[in-house]
Amino acid sequence: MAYARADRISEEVRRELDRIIREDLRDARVCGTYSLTRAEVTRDLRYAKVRFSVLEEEKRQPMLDALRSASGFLRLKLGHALRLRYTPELIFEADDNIAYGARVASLIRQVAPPAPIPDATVEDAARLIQKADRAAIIPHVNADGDAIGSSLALKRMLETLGKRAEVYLPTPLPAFYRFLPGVDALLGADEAREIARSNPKGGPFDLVIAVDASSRDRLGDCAALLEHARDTLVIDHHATNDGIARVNWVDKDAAATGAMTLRLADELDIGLDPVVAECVLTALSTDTGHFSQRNTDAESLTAASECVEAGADIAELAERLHKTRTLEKTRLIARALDSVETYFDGRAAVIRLRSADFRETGASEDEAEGVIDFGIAIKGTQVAVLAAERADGVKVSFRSRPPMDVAAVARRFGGGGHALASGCAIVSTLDEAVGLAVDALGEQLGAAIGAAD
Ligand SMILES: [Mn+2]
Repeated sequence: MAYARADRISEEVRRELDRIIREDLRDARVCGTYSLTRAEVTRDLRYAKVRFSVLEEEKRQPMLDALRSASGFLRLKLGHALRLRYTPELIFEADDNIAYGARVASLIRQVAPPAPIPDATVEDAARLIQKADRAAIIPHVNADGDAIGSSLALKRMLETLGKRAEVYLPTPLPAFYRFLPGVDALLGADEAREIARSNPKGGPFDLVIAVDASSRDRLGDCAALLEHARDTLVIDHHATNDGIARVNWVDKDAAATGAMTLRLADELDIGLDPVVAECVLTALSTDTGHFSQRNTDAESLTAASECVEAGADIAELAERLHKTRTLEKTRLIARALDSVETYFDGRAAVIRLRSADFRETGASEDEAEGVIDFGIAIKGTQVAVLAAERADGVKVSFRSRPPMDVAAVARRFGGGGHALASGCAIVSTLDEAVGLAVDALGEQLGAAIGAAD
């Protein structure tokens, strides 16, 4: 472990030092065609031996003198960039016999993009954020409280660090979440398209952060922004995450992306203010069913406690998120309850919502959120399905009790999610979609197919 860590830090030291020398070291003795060939950090992280090479022999000694005289400055900058608890002392050495090979290697390195990090950590995420001056944050389409709460919290955190951050929503925010602090500054898919159209690839953002989104599709039209940043980061807790960014921090054991957001705040040394607290608590409350679902763990409760301590009002939030609903939604629920059918001896419950149900009750499509809970609440059910008719097909949601894994079921239709909560879109009529979903569930339940009661 220790060796691997020292190796990783060595490469980071080499890379960061290279950047600092090129960008910040103003010394005429620095030779433009040098390359840092290698850094070796001792296991106790006290010393880093850094080798460089230059093509022209007469520039070697002046370059060495420049680096040695600037070593205090370089060490300070390096410490800031890498956020190491202890920054190694830098010992520079000229590398004379491999100058040519090293230069070729360096040119190759400059052309090749940085390597992807599929199993990134909170440290990787924090480092990327530290380096960015301007970031775009994208929650998933039809943002829920976790996606929007985490995104707004991240925006606030980046601003606290003196950075520019913008949140681009792929689809309009459900009215339900308009109470959150910071919603007035939200941007949408139109602005994202305009940025993509009027900027060359690789800019204007230093960093694009996809939040709570498991695939490129989930970013809707805002996905184009991924090509308009120097670097990309995913922060997500879906086991089905595709790894669409260069740096993918995915923790499938996190109850909510909001819990990861709080870990990030801690890693970045940002104290919680009431805005971050309210946004993160909204994220946690949404994804845990107000701290009562099976994914509610010690971390989400501790995180909630920190949010309350920082000024978030948990009772008020429960009132807004879980205990009140519009009259239109109440009438939509009545239709939903009326439509309940059970399959497989009551182990599966299916709710259908037709276009007419939305039209006649006046409920919006996003008000179907949470209606599925009435299905899984029926005694004896192991899985519930909500099939909601849309203009372009059917949105199908699944909820289950362990050991029933509905992420696997959603994946069969190109969707995804968690073991106990997932979803997909099926292009068909409502009744066909229900038929397909029930067949798939039947296989998963290991029960006789078509045993409708
Ligand atoms: Mn989530």
